[in-house]
Amino acid sequence: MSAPAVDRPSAEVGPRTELGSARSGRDLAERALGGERRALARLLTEIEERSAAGEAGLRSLYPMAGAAHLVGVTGAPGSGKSTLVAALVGEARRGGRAVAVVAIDPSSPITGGAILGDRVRMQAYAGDRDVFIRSMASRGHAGGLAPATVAAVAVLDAVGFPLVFVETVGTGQSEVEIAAIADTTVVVQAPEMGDEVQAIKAGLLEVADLVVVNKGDRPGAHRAASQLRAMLTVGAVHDRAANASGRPRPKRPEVLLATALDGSGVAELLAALDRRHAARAEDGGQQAARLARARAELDGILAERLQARLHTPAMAALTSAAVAAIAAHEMDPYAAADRLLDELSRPGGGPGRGWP
Ligand SMILES: Nc1nc2c(ncn2[C@@H]2O[C@H](COP(=O)(O)OP(=O)(O)O)[C@@H](O)[C@H]2O)c(=O)[nH]1
Ligand SMILES: [Mg+2]
Repeated sequence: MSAPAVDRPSAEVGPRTELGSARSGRDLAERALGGERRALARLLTEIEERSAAGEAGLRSLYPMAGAAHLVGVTGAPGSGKSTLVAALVGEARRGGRAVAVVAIDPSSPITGGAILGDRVRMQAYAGDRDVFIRSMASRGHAGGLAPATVAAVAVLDAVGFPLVFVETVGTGQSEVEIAAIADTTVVVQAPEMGDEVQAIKAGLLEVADLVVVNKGDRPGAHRAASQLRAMLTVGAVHDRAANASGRPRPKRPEVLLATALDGSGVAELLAALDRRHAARAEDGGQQAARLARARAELDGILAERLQARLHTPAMAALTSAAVAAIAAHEMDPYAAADRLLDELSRPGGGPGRGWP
């Protein structure tokens, strides 16, 4: 009763609730590890919502993750990413491998009926315990999309999916972020989408490890693949020049042709992914990807924690006063940010004086 408030900072929220969520998060993690699909789905929702249960579940699973090959699949809408991922899932299953998919959907909230077409395509795996398909909204992640994705993949990794595909629509900054955290990034290109290579327009070639010209059954597919290869060879000349000057060599993507609809080229693509993954384990590229993932997770969590601390009742008034002072140009935003950080780092983490 007489415990000082500072010892129980979240007493108002209710320690029972916090503890209960942590317990339920660990319980979900345990059940997910035991192969319970509904528990896995529920845990991923908690993680996506960055709830206390999600945090507890992720923390208990984290030591078991770290082995999966995270493959980012991006490219213009309609290029055939979902069809190709479905074909890759089929190929992986034929080889007896467990595989998971996270489809990042720009439009819908978590529970919305997104990617209907994809769901239908994936229906074939409804009873298969070694396939797990999940859609995730691309907006509304407090710490950012990349950290939310890393967290979801860590859970899938821990519960036994050594191969995880993350499909993103290749149109925005978030896709480049996902590419940065993936072990391997596949950029999908379709031949009929005009002469210019869409991947170049979107700046996606820079993030590609593999470029797949999909819809190989359509006219122009072979030509598109040759054009891409020629272009990337020209790039290679620049690479050598860059290398001579001591700058790090930009990576040059391999170009493959596939027809996701009938599966041609898909086995070759999966083999190329495996080869690339093995090679990167040796050349240090894998460690670079892991560090990028760890950084994204840490940055996201730090941003979330900082925001949470700025919104405690004690700090919220000060934060609002800072916003008002900035808007009135009585204080510049840098000074205000520094001042808020000073307040947070005071012993007890609360404001001492009034504003400013
Ligand atoms: N002809 C042909 N059509 C394809 C192929 N792959 C996908 N498609 C079609 O292209 C359309 C878009 O495919 P989808 O996988 O949803 O593309 P996404 O938006 O990139 O995920 C669908 O109508 C697919 O059936 C292919 O290899 N050949
Ligand atoms: Mg799709």
